[in-house]
Amino acid sequence: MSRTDFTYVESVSPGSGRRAPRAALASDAAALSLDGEWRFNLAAGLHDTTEGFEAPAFDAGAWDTLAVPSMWQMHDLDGAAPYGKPAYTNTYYPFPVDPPRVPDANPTGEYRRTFSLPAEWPATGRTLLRFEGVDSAFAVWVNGILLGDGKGSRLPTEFDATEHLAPGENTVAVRVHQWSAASYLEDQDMWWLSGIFRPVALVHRPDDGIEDVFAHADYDHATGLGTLLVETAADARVTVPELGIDIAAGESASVAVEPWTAESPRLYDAVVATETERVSLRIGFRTVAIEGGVLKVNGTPILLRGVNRHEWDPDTGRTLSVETMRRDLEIMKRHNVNAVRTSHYPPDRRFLDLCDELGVWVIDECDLETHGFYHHGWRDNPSDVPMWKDAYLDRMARMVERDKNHASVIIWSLGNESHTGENLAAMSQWAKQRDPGRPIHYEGDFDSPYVDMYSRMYADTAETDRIGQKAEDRTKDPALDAHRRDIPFVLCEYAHAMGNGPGGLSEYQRLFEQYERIAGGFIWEWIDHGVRMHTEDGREWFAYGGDFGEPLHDGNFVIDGLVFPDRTPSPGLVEYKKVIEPVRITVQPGSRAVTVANRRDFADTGDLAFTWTVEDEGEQVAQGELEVRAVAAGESAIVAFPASVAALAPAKGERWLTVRAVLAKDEAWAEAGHEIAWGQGQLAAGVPVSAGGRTAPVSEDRGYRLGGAVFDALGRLTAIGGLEFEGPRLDLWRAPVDNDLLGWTTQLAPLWKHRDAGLDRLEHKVLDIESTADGLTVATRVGAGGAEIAMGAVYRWRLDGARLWLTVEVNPEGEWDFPLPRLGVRASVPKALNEVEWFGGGPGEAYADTRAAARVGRFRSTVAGMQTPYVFPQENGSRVDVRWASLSGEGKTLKMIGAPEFAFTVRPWTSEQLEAAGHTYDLVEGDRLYVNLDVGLHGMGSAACGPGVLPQHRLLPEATAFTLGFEAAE
Ligand code: IPT
Repeated sequence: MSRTDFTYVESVSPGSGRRAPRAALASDAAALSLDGEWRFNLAAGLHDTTEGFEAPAFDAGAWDTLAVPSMWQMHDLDGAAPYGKPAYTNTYYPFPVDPPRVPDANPTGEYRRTFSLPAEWPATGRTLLRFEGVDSAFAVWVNGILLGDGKGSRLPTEFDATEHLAPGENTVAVRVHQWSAASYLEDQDMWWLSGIFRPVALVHRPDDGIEDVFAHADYDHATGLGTLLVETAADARVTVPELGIDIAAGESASVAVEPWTAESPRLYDAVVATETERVSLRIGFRTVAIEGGVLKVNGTPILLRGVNRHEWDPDTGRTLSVETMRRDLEIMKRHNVNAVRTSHYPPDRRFLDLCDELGVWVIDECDLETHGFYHHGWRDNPSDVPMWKDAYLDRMARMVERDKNHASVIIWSLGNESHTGENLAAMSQWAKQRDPGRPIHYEGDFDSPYVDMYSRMYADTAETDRIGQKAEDRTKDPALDAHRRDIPFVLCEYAHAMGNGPGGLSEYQRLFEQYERIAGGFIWEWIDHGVRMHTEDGREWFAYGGDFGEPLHDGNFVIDGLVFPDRTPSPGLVEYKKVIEPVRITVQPGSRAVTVANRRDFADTGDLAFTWTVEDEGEQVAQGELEVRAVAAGESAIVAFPASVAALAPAKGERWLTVRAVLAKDEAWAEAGHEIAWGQGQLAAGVPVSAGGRTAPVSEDRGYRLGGAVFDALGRLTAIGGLEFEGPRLDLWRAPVDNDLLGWTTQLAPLWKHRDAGLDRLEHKVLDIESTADGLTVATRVGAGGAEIAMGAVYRWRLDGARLWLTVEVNPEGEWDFPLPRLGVRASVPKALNEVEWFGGGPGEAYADTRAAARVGRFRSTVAGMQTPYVFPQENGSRVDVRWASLSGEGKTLKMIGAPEFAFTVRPWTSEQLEAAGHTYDLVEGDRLYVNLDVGLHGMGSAACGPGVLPQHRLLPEATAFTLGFEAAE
């Protein structure tokens, strides 16, 4: 045997020996899955590969076995990690930039398995070997014969194996390289992982069968007619029994249909058949068009409430089960998400079947990103180097051909962050000619010569507003400028969901709803790509960049999703759900009416039931159903308060009416009763608390006593009513969130921690203690070592019966030229006070610009339940608008009362410990709980990638006074 030819590895060619790309089809032709355990050997590089491993006679008995599909670095990471470990970079290539060459250290997986063709496998026709996804380049042999090689990790590849298959046992061998020339085209912001990571199968192609199908299913909203035309090379019949359609391929039929939309994903079962093959299709009739600079489906402008979805599973990487794909869509639909950009590669094809079925709009994005060239002035960027053109076109064709029959796919995207160039223009041109029915998206094309939509990332609200008005900056070329001003706008990425946040979603949504030109946006991103790991004592944690010892990495920038790695919704997703709710319910106490505005694009509200509750001081006093007629899309209905609300006895305290829209019946993605939207109105105000009382403190040997409150010699509270209660002292600090640490312009955390500020190490100097007939007054100056600026903080303590009142007066001294993380007091209490109850905003965490989802109510939790387990620990857990909160345990209760409100946080560690932690396992409970009672919280913004906190959500240092009450009870 001659020495192996490895030239394909560093060749820009997309492959050899492959079949032409075609649609992913559900056919009755024979198929044999080759998923399962394969023999596997990992070579360190080409030099280390096993000569002759593809030969049927080769004995791989001593090799390991590895599951196909899987990614080889995702095995036994808590243990021996036998096949290397994941590595994360965002934009940098992890190897020297020298296209198309890749390093000698090129982990290469050698896979082998045998299979027997079933006895009934047809003797005629062709048999193909189909790979749904192999990362990053591979060569394939059947019974020792080379079939060809392929690249394009997230795209299918088929080889014709017919001539080389034998009755009985056959051997298939695949050599997979971690790095190849194609790696230069696959620089997506994600873990570098390798292997045969999507399914592999043998598929039979009968003679006179259906090689490919392009089903055009348009909908004419003016006539209500759907028109079906199926292109296929074969002499086939097309039937749609439900519609009475029975036509020849190439003929068209127009009949009355229910159109497909993401809100009403109506599919019709169709069959395309020849004598030898039947292909089943699920047809959705819909027409995508850009008219007057507006993106429309079925004649109606649509609003994309989207997310960017990478494929991720914390245990298996980018190998996903169908259950996981369905789970993603269920969680999205339950949170009012209606659109997915498949960032930044076509997903497993089964995901798109589910998108058709469950109803989401899809921007299908090609497997292309060359971001690493950015760092070198885009020199040699493949997008504009002719030798790469075939590879670009090949990728586009393989995506479009595979996915062209999906109703859900309404837009093709050329890829991500690959700058500009002729090869991108060529992809666009090809796709437009092949499929005129879908607009082309690409963000990197700023002047937009070859796209149909103007797309941007992370534009701030001010710029988005200008774009909405078509008043964005001019492009150089007047013709291009005119073109761009006349196309719809989309924010293909905005609101970076890294850690706590993203803040400011409501402000964006208002603009999306205001301007027809804006087709909406896609949050970056859906899921945290954390890798599930365990400590030695069995505690779960999630790894991010650097945790596997990568020399070059981008840390936790890969942890920026709306769901945690295990798919638990984060507070960011709960906020997004509220901000994008498709039905807006406004309770108007003045006019005693409820307005229900249907913000959907197509569907009426007939699928929803409306319920109401009235709560006094958070306790339910009445409830019922609200009769609301079906409100058409874009319309509103005004409904008078139910008579039983009017009939209620006058409120004794604060009274709220909450109206909810819930699913009236089960849907494929949620059960009846699932909440879609809600609105609240206050029917009666609370009884104002009066912070008063005049009691003279008693001076003691080492401090003071005020009723049950004990103060030390420095005027610090140490106990109240027999309960150890330390503090409350001025606190300005929060464990920086990702949006404080990173920043395109100003990074706040370094300012806060600067020698001249030191908010994380404040010292409290007592200036004066005054004991009068009214109470105890402690004047302090709060500042940090090295710093000149300080806060004057005066604590005024009063006793009113059993209740202790504290008024804190805060005065900035010196030049404070940055916003504060928080403003309030911090105290600590014994750990036993583990039960939490409050009346105020909830149930989840909220900050200045992430508080749309907080509703007024009475909530119960535990200290553990109050923590948000961000993969990278940071400030979390605050509840806003709290009227009162209590901590109880072991027969004791501490009640904290706002005058009128405060933000409430309790945690079993300090902010300093939270800041010091790199992973959740670093957080260890002590024997105290730490309570923050804040009068102000700075927003979250999106500065980790994008704009910071909007002016109205910044916490600026200024003279402030706030009052809190404390009561301890047995
Ligand atoms: C943008 C990328 O498109 C996306 O893949 C991701 O990396 C995101 O940033 C940050 O998480 S590109 C950036 C330069 C705006």
